[in-house]
Amino acid sequence: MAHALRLAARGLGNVWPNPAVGCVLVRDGLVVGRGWTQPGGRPHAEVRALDQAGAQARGATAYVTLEPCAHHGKTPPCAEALIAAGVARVVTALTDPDPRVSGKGHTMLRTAGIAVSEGVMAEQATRLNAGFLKRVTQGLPFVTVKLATSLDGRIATATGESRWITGAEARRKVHALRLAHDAVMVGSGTALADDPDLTVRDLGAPRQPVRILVDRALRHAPDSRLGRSAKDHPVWVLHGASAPDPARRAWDKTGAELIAVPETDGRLDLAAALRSLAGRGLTRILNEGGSTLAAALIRAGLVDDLALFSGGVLIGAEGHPALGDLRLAALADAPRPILRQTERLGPDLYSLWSFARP
Ligand code: AOF
Ligand code: ZN
Repeated sequence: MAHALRLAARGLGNVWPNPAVGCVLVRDGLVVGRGWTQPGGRPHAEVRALDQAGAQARGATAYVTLEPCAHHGKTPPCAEALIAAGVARVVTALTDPDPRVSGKGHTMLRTAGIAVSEGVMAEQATRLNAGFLKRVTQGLPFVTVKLATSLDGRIATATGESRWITGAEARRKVHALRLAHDAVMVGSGTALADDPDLTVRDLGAPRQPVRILVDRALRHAPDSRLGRSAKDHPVWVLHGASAPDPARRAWDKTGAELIAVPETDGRLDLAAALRSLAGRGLTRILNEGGSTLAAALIRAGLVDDLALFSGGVLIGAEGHPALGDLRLAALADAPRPILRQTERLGPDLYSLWSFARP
């Protein structure tokens, strides 16, 4: 199952709206087939592993990170494919919450006389597919906030200089992080200040993440890097209903997808924004700035993980803080994410924090 989970992880960021699933077929102690969900979400992992195993699948044990599907899509269900191939035993990590499956896959296998064990490495599998699980069960995507800060929590100097607070290794990891997400998101302040392009370079991306601009009043120029590249790779712009019509028409012409989001008290309703993104199939979103949007998402309880890159540099109080106002009345109200992982990246430190309860 650990092997199947590692294979599954290859699909993260490129299989939405589907989950990233891994499958390993073992016969007589030998791996006879390995598969993972392919870019775009199909073919499913089991189909790939069965194709590889051919006749050797007969009598094998299948380790699958998610319950095999039971529904007829463009191809027959994976549960049927496992039965037809003569697999003797199926071990799964999780039940698939998709209402088309949710237990039916396991039942199909058992009815066909296959031994099924469930719940193996369930915790790891839940973590791996937290995005898909959240989309299906809550109608929201899994959100990671990325911050690259100085040791004293600043993201730029007083004059706005931010290149570079972290080194090349950290920046490479940021690109890998983007690739493992379905979409990267920035607010209008960051877009205006940095004119980012947000594509993933150098890592052989099978699919570019969707680039999301959160821009209530459509302040960012359609003639920006995002606007100019919208025909090549998807750009989705979340804006308020009050955004001026000329800006809307100009953005529309770039090829970007405009998504109107309700406003309350002159602010975008971020929960509604994320729901509409999940409704379009996104499961994992990486928020890359800026401080106002990140703080607003945290205040609204919409953030799952915090990926923190700490550069070995001090900027001081005159620099720009990493987070906007959290509006805390007392320290007791302060969010306290849980430390999950630390890693040294050349001269910098990477740490991953989780807002979810352990
Ligand atoms: C599997 N193996 O590798 C994946 C599964 O739109 P479809 O027909 O591709 O079905 C998508 C659903 O299939 C998805 O919501 C989830 O329930 C399941 N994904 N199942 O057996 C896989 N990716
Ligand atoms: Zn399937």
